[in-house]
Amino acid sequence: HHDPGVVLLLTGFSGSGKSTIARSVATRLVEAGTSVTLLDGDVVRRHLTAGLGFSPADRDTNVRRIGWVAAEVAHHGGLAICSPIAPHDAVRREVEDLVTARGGRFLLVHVATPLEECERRDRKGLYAAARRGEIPDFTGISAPYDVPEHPDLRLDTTGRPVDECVAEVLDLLDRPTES
Ligand code: GGZ
Repeated sequence: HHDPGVVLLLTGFSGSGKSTIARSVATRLVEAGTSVTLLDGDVVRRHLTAGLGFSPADRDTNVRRIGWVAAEVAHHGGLAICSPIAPHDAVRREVEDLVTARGGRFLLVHVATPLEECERRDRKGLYAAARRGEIPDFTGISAPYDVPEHPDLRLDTTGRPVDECVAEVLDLLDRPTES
């Protein structure tokens, strides 16, 4: 159980492994009897933030809305796991402030799989399309990503089994709060 509520934000490039880790962590916790609110990319952009694109302003609105819902979940003692790219440091901090102001605990995980590895995976062919200039403002190629300076956990998934990465995140959630 998580008392107070917790917001776990996984940030990183497209294809870094955020969604995979977020979903597996959620599954493991649910199996153990914890209820989890998963705010994952595709579903969020289809519903909560439908209609938004990938301009800097739209990304910030996307991440702020996710953060708002997550803060509400944490305020009521729940655990919210979110996995947007969240490329802008200032907005990640805004979300952190909102969560803590609402009495929740905020944990930032930088899924720090290097761009070269994300591009090598290119599960959806998006990097190839971005390199061809077919997707403007693609994070890491033609749009910026602010590397978090002090995440609670930095996780490079390169060559590592998903379960190992999931275990690190579960450990983080079990750790008592530090400054
Ligand atoms: C980055 C893009 C873009 C651009 C579409 N830049 O691998 P995916 O496909 O499933 O994850 C990416 C997802 C990013 O959406 P987020 O809501 O996480 O981004 S943000 O936090 O910045 O709002 C990718 C796809 O959408 N995608 N165009 N231009 N990723």
